[in-house]
Amino acid sequence: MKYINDTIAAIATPLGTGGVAVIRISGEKVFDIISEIFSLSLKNKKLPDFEANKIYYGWIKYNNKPVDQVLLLSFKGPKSFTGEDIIEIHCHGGINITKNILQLCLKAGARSATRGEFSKRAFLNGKMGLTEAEAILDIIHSRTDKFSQVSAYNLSGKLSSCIKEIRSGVMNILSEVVAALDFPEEVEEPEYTYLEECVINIIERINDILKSSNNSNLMRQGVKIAIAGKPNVGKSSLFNTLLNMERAIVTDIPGTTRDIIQESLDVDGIPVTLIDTAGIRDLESKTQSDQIESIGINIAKDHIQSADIVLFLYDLTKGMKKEDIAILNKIKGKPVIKVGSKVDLVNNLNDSVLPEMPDCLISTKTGNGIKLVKQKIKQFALSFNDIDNSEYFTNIRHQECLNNAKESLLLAVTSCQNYVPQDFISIDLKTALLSLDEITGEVVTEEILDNIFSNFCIGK
Ligand SMILES: Nc1nc2c(ncn2[C@@H]2O[C@H](COP(=O)(O)OP(=O)(O)OP(=O)(O)O)[C@@H](O)[C@H]2O)c(=O)[nH]1
Ligand SMILES: [Mg+2]
Repeated sequence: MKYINDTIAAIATPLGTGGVAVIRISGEKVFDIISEIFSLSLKNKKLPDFEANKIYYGWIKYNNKPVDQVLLLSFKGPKSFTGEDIIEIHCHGGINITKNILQLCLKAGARSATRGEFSKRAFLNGKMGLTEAEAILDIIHSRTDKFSQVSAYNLSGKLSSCIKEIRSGVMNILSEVVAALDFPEEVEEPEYTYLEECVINIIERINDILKSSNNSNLMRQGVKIAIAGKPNVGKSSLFNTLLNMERAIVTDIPGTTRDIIQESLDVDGIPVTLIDTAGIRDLESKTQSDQIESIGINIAKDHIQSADIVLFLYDLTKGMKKEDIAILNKIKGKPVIKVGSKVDLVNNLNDSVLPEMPDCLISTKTGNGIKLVKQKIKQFALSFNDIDNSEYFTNIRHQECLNNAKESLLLAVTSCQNYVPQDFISIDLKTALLSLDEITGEVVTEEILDNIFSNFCIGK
């Protein structure tokens, strides 16, 4: 199936200075367009015969003047990424030169591709399923090794083949029901208990996939963790230690951090946005410096409130004071990891750990307890689930479709239990099939496609 018959072009690499940049053209007129702007030789207009899967070395020219020396990769549909004819121009990686070559392609008859249009064409031409297209997006945006790995499994078709198995399970039951409805003389109606058992088996398979939904969402979206506490308790020191770099300023002057500082961190496969905040205290005087700090404290409070997890720090050399308790009271109800800091300076812990033992005792000077902080983050983030046991990785769209399919199947189960006429059961089974087909893209609306592909970059 051809979706649209115009030819699209876009820069497929990030716009910047680099070794190589790639301009991709796809569609019916690819070879006409490239013939206008490319030649094997600088001196004459010599063209290659553009065979499939070949690389050509030559020149992009404009008005017979050289623009850049390039490599052309030639693919012929349907054996290409989009299923259409494709040329990739590999030029030198300069912003200006890349833009100029794209402009020449457009002048020669191509249209600027929209976001994800190459991938959308690949889907519409049957080159890949929707879950695979979504996996590409996940690979591109993955912030951790673990997530890249599971997205690559989805790209290889792990999720879609599991959905297809479930689908054929539903199809088999439906065929038995429909056969008896259509040919009541020849085919016996399946037993209700047998139908119920088959449908329950399928629901269990769906539950297996849905089991890892929370973890999937977590891996995709990550968690926001704010480090909170009084001034000088060692928040920025912990921030730097967790990131393994000197990112935030550390001094022994209380009130060093003013603005929030934010960085990404991979905690055992969980993408974390870690935020260092200004130390919280009541400021009495009204100097200009205090006014700035006070703005910082308000920003800190906002970020602490919106964080998924708070790393609350207090200084063990001082013990937990009423100011610390006041901060803790403000974050009651949030997931809080309580951390006692500067344990290297404490000889006798007795009073320091009152009124209750913190979750971790740390020293950023010796590195003590840092591993435990990471373990606690993982534990809190996974809500005590084990991410490594998640077999399938799904996004919200998949989860919605699976839940819809499950709902229809549950209706079928109830109908079986109540001996409802089997043509009603067949309707529930058909509805479940439609929901499953939506996941892989067998049944899909233009709106869903736009939603998915608009998240891609231009050129992908
Ligand atoms: N001995 C020791 N000193 C520490 C430790 N962590 C932090 N410090 C010292 O404590 C002081 C304050 O550290 P910071 O990390 O700037 O504290 P902060 O909580 O970010 O302070 P504000 O930004 O002012 O809120 C610095 O002198 C650090 O070197 C630790 O584990 N052991
Ligand atoms: Mg600080």
